[in-house]
Amino acid sequence: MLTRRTNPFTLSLASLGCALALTLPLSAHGNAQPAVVKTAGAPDMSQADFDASKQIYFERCAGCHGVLRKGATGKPLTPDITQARGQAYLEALITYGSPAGMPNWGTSNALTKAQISSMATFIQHTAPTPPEWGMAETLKTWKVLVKPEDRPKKQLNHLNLQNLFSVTLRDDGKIALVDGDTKQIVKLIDTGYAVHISRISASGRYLLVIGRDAKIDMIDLWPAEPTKVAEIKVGIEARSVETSKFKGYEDKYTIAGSYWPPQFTLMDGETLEPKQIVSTRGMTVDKQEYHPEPRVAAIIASHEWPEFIVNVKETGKVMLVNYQDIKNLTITTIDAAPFLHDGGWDSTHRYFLTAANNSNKVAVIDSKARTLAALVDVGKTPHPGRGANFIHPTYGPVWATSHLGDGGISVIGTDPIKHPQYAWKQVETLKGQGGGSLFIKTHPNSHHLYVDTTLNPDAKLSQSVAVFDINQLDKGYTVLPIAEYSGIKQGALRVVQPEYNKAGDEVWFSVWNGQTEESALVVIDDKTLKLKQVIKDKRLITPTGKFNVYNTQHDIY
Ligand code: DHE
Repeated sequence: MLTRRTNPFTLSLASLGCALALTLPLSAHGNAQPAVVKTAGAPDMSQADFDASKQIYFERCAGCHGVLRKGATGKPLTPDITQARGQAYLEALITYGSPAGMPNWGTSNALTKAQISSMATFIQHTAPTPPEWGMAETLKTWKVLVKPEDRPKKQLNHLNLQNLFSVTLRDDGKIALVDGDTKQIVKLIDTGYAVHISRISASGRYLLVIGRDAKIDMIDLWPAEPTKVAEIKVGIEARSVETSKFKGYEDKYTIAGSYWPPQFTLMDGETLEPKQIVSTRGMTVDKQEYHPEPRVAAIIASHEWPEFIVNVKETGKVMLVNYQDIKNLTITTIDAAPFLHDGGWDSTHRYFLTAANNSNKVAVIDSKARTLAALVDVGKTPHPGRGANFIHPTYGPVWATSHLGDGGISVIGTDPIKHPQYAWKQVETLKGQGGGSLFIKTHPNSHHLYVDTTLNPDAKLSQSVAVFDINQLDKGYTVLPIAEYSGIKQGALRVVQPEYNKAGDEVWFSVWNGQTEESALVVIDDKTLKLKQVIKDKRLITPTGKFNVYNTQHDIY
């Protein structure tokens, strides 16, 4: 139980994003003393260190371990567990990371020794519960910067929009729009904190980005230069945004999923006006126990029905949210498995394959029949991004995912019509470089399959990628030393997320360094597997995800 020294005067912590009350002790002379936070069994810590650690926890840890620290991609960190581990063990784990995907926050210089020590203490205290975020809070943050009637009726710039890349500049609170033809930065746009993903509206006109702080920025690509036209904050922490793609509903609705509070928000597709907020709190799929923090992970727009497919992480359920009648929402809930994370379509765009990473399974959702087609056993902690679709020489159409927890790449048959014997079965496991993989990618015009190993603690692996030839999968992989190609000598230089250009003949990688260090984008010629170009610019600070407009708009991967 979190306790604080009692005293005569109390400050509200609402301004600090925390529901707790802060109490400042008065000394015998009436002077305020630094407040101390106490939890039975945990080392005391000053209020200042507690608040600083709370911020670091939000920025670095909450995504994997949960705001309430009940665990998801990362292990649970409730005081009963952390206190039993003790200060020294926790400090070592935070410093060095683990092969199962815990980043090495100390040896990568992301956190100082003092910060690590405070974090190890902080997680032995009871987790503070952040406030709720309903319609009133959401509406206060909603701004239409350019009204729909004041926007251009056709594209006014000469950009090749289809080959534009939206690049997340994670720690700089911006995205960079990079011209895929000239490799020049077209524009930097201020966004929420640490943008997570970019998604493109069905028409290809609007780019939507969502920050970890749950701020959505809607960018119109048609004006003389791409311009922000609306913004809103849908909670305190979030990762996913998507727009309606069913015929007749193109660009009509936007949805965003929040980590905290656990809920999703449906908005008008032209203005982001919030229409409905739906809580995802409820019972888990396996033990049917109440979960207070079932966060919304990946969301994808159905092409078969006017529906959004919403992954609810901790309950392990997939919600099909029908937006035909937004005032009387119909939601079909499909039992899958915990903890649902990311995923993508099969090549026909009918089946959604999504990682249930705590169960080492991939759930296959049939978006047409609105049922679970299968739960496929795969390797340890699958993490596909949106996965990779290709024609396997033996098994026909397949979808593949790499894993955070082991070096395998699971290949799943996806053709129930012509290859029913392989459909929804793991038909092969390729051997990759190692665990800590985040993303895998190919393209219909390519016969290569790229697999990163961003979070592997071995720098040789985190700084390179494996490339398989789809026609000769038994020959193993070629290693491309992407970080070395960048020419940058200092820093963690994590190589992350392959992304193709529109033609499918180039693959872009981020060389992701610390905020004060040099980073780069490295472009590989997909035919020759040779370095094509290194994009360096002092404005490219901490680049991570890259989203080619055409491929993202048309779900090509
Ligand atoms: Fe991601 C996708 C959540 C850490 C880069 N990430 C996703 C999605 C979710 C998610 C739910 C799917 C969105 C969708 O499709 O609608 N990510 C989380 C986390 O909870 C986690 C593990 C911890 C956190 O604190 O956020 C996490 N992610 C990271 C990173 O550290 C990465 C590597 C760098 C960064 O920018 O933060 C990162 N995540 C990405 C990227 C995608 C993504 C690039 C989109 C991949 C794609 O191809 O669609």
